[in-house]
Amino acid sequence: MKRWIVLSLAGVVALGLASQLPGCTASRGGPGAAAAQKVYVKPGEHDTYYAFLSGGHHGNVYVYGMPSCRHITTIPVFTPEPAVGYGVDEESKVMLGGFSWGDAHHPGLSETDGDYDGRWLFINDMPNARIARIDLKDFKTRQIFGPIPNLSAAHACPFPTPNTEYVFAASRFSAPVPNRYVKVEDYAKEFRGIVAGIRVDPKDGTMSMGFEILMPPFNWDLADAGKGPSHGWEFFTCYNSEMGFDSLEVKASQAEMDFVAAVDWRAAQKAVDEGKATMISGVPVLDPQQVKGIAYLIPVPKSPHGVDVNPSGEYICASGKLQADVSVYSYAKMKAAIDGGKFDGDRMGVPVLKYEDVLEATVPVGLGPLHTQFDDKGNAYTSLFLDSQIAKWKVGPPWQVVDKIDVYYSIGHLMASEGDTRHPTGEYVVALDKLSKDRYLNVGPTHPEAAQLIDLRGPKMELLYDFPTYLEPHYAQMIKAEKLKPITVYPMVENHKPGAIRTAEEARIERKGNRVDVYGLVVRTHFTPDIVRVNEGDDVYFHWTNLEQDDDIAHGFGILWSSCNMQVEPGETKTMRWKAARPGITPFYCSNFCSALHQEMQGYIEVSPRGMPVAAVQRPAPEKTAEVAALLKTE
Ligand code: RUQ
Ligand code: CUA
Repeated sequence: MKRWIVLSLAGVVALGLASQLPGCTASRGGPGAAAAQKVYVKPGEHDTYYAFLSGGHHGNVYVYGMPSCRHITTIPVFTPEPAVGYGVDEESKVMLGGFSWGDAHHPGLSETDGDYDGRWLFINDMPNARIARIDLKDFKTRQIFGPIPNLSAAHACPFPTPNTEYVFAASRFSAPVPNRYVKVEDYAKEFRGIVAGIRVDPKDGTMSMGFEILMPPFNWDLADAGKGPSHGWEFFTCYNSEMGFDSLEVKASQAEMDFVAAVDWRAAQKAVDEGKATMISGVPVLDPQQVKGIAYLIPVPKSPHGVDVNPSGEYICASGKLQADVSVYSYAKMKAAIDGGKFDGDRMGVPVLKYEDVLEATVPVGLGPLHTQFDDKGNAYTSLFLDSQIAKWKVGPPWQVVDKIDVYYSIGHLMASEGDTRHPTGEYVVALDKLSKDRYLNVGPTHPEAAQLIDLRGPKMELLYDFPTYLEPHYAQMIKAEKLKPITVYPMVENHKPGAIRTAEEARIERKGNRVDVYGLVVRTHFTPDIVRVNEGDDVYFHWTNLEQDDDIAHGFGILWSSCNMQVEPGETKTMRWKAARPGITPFYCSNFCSALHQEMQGYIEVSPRGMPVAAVQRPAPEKTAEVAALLKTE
């Protein structure tokens, strides 16, 4: 193995020299016409990949087309989006659970047999320990699960298993479990880490609590699922195995080794089924001091960040970020050591494997290795934060670096096309750079984030394109566009919303005490009803159904002098609450441009002084409903 290291080092030096040669630094000036052609998608034509970039502390997901790098849309997830009424209408407001931000790090596409299946996209909200599921049929957030009990921040999350049996979360911070008052100084005794397995319903993607495992109070960092031979395992990195609780930047870098935890999630689920868990905060929790065979620790040098399983599932790659190489572990060796009971003690009941027993190779990639992705030709690509480079290396003897490319600047994650699957396509990798510095027009002290598209198809990596993103993608995933078949309208026959109506005759305003329900229709270019009479102090619930079944015809509903606005898409029914605070006239209008007469699409709320009689049921005049019925017929 030493020989490989020497050989690889020679490779790195040779490449380093090559990049000093004149002509090889041309990429700094930007790619030329040939590269431009490779990203050019003719007007009217579509990209071949969808890329989903996490929005970081913006709390959302950005959707880009690749290879054009065009921003197509932003999916609101953990943060309200007033333009469409996300977090404003009653349903999404409940889903947001009172939070108005999230820190979304790692998108995880659902998988079948270890390949992206295009059904759902999961993403974590790190600080509030939540996971969202976006349905890729309509690109809408449909569930937010959490805050997950006992868990202080979900960073190693969600990283789905090969058949999306589970998505995982592990606590970035440790805390007492259950959380209670203790002295921070009692950290090592009282604090614990948590690994949480969240079950995913195979039919509709609904997440529910599976189990939790008590872990030593380290800072659990990132994860990846085993696949192929390692299917059934989930791997987690950690730092701060020193168990420091202050000045972590110093204290968490003392030990030579931190760990990758290997969790046998099938064994954990079985132990829960056999009643070996204790309920803590309503969750079945397994304690490795009592329940054996569910988790193991593999030593990794120097505060690792990323952990990535290669497409064949044979190797687990972890990068000590203060180290200059990637440690590659063999799943077969790990299994043999576990089966042979070869342990080097334990940490709080979790057996520690011996580094030499599990290590397959170390690959000297360069400084600050963070994350690794893969192609279809047996190569791996590791991002180097400190060197601002990507290193390409061969998975397998002689474990050598074969190419490097500069990125601008300070790369965190990188994402390869279908890069987390059993069948990466090997076409592109996107560098997700932490700093953009001088790459774009100056917009003041907050610079955009920098992403860069790199072509993997040639013998050498080639930088094709720079594109700025808004705050702040950490990780991303890229899926073949042909795998997604999003709908363009919601079929009215599938609309079972309680507030939905289907004909103009059903439009009405009903009053029960102080609550007023408006059952209405939005159809080009009219609100039915467009005059709403209520009393001062009423709680008004507007249920608007967009009866249209035409592509791209959404209507808006915005109320003056309020935070109430939402969008209602074709075939959809949405409900929004508005308080009639004081007597007077309040106009409302369609806020989403829908037709030539969009500007005419408006109405009035007439609020009478408290106590003035208002009819219990109001219906639009018959000639109005006839007008709308005629409109619908011409639909
Ligand atoms: S993390 S680079 Cu969640 Cu790697 Cu940010
Ligand atoms: Cu409806 Cu604009």
